[in-house]
Amino acid sequence: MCATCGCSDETGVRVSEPGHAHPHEHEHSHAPETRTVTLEHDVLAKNDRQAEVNRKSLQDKGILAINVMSSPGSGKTTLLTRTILDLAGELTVSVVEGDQETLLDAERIKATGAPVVQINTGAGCHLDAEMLDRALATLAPPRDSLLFIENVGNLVCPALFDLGESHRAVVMSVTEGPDKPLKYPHMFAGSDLILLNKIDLLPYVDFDVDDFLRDARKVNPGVTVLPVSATTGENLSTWYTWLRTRRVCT
Ligand SMILES: Nc1nc2c(ncn2[C@@H]2O[C@H](COP(=O)(O)OP(=O)(O)OP(=O)(O)O)[C@@H](O)[C@H]2O)c(=O)[nH]1
Ligand SMILES: [Mg+2]
Repeated sequence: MCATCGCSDETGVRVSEPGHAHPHEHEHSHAPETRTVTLEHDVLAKNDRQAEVNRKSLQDKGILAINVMSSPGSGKTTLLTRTILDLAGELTVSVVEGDQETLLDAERIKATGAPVVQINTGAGCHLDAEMLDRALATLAPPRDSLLFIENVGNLVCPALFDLGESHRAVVMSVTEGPDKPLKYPHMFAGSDLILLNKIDLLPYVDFDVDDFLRDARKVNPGVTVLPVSATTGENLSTWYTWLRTRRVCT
């Protein structure tokens, strides 16, 4: 049992590229749960140290790294594949994919032509800085490029773990209901950007955008919110402008 977020990572973590036949196994050892508080501190402190190493390494190479987080199915991979295709020829993009199992999302990214590494966390519910470090050793994103890190679909655990990213973006779809910022405040408070996805479905769901904006700004007053549709492309130009601006400022 992971002392920090309660996930069970006993099955280990595998880092693999699509078509790579031999995933690398890594086993964790676990201390008794009676030491939960101390362990939580230790786990996060160790993660934060590795995150700082990752951050410095990425910054030294001029790589803009975006940690993309959301509930399962909010549209992270759809958004990333569309972004890669729309910005082809303008930005060099690499992707780290995080899922408990399968290479499915990595295959979708690979189909765009972008380099990708899939991390399978087993029973773990989030990526951590050490996993990213190992993925980057395989992926080796080029200097002055854009790196997307698609975290495991989960609105809770990924918020706790700094990966060394430049920015955090949370994708939230209108089918999830407008109350999510208040119910999952750590995720929304810690993000620089909220992409409100699937706005093409607004006519069919009970989702008040104004309520959502009000509650999002209650937990994160300065947050940027961009309503988009990753499938129709509506308003995606605002997301691309956001990326271009961040890249210039790296
Ligand atoms: N209508 C609509 N459907 C969307 C949109 N974006 C994604 N979807 C659909 O939502 C479903 C899930 O999309 P994914 O991109 O796989 O979501 P994800 O966040 O990557 O999912 P996990 O990796 O499993 O957490 C798919 O059926 C997509 O086609 C959108 O803007 N509008
Ligand atoms: Mg996905």
